[in-house]
Formats: sequence, C-alpha cells, structure tokens
Amino acid sequence: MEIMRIVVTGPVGAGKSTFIRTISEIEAVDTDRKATDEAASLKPKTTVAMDFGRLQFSPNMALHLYGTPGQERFDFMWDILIRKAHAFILLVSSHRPQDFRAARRISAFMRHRTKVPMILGCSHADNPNAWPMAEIALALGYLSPHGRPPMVAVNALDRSSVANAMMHLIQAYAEAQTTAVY
Ligand SMILES: Nc1nc2c(ncn2[C@@H]2O[C@H](COP(=O)(O)OP(=O)(O)O)[C@@H](O)[C@H]2O)c(=O)[nH]1
Ligand SMILES: [Mg+2]
Repeated sequence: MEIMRIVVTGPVGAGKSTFIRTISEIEAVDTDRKATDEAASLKPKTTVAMDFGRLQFSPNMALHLYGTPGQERFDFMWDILIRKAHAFILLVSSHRPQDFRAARRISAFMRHRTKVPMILGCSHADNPNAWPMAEIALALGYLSPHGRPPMVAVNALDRSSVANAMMHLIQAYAEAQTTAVY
C-alpha cells in the first residue's frame, strides 16, 4: 500500500480542519482546543498540534492528510509536518484579505523547507465577499501566471469541492514526478 502524505496549511480560520473532516473516511482526529489568544476573536476553538484524516484513493494508494495549526506560534509543528509531506495545499480565506499576509508567510516558510508541489486553495469561495482568484494571486505576490502554483476555489464544507481540490493536488504531484523537477 502506497501512502501519500498531504499537508493542509493556511492561516487561522481558512478551513483546514473542516477540509480534512469533510473528506476523511475515518473520523478525523483533531487537536482543537479553546482559543485563549487572538484566535479567539475568530472562532472559539483552534488547532494546536494537527488534524489527521485518511482517504483511500485507489486500491493501492491511501492519502494521509495532516492539517497544521494556523498560528505562527505553533510553527515548530509546520516544520515537523512539512518535512515528510509529498505535496501540500495552502488554504487562504477568499473573503479575508487581512489574512493574505499570514498566508504569504506560511508559503515562504514551507517553500524554504520543501520542494514538493503545492497548490493554492482559495477557501470560503462560497462567501459573497470572496475575492476573485486572479486578485488573490496578485495579493499573494504572484504577479504573473508563470511560477504561480495551481489555484483552485474551495468550499471546505462541500465534499465534491474538497475532492476537486484533492484531484488538483494529486495532479500537481503526478506532474512533478514525471518532469522530475526535484
Ligand atoms: N462557508 C464556508 N465556511 C467554511 C469554509 N471553510 C471553513 N469554514 C468554516 O469556517 C470556520 C473555521 O474553519 P476551520 O476548519 O476550523 O479553520 P482552520 O482554522 O483552518 O482549521 C468553521 O466554522 C468552518 O465551518 C468554506 O469554504 N466555506
Ligand atoms: Mg484547525
């Protein structure tokens, strides 16, 4: 059985825990605890260690999904989780431009540590205030399509939307394998 380890990262509230819970075939394990700091203004609970979910992709391939905490003070967990990842998705809330900077920082942190493929998941895509993806790309510093990671709109509450994002991620991984860029 081949196991592909996928990291789901992004700022607080981007939908990482939800994304994993929505797609996992086992009951997702979370380490959400009562937020006592600035995360409390966004939601009552926040992930302190990781989320874990599993998905049987094909008879001989299982996907293991690891969700990181969103807060920078837990960045030692980002480090631990990204080192063994085969690919990762950076989720960023499409309707919260104030989070774009945090997303950029996470992206830079990960890029510094791994060369595995990433895709950008623009979550909360169902929100009426969601920014268009092209504008999110610009705000994240991708000024031209060249060198920009694949982008996909995601509603983390919707199983088919999460499955679609997973397909993009697996495709990015497969392409990187065949072109052997790393
Ligand atoms: N409408 C909508 N709500 C979402 C989406 N993603 C997450 N949420 C909600 O946003 C809140 C934060 O999600 P959570 O998964 O805890 O974010 P995390 O901090 O990244 O783990 C929860 O109330 C979710 O139900 C989305 O794509 N669309
Ligand atoms: Mg979480």
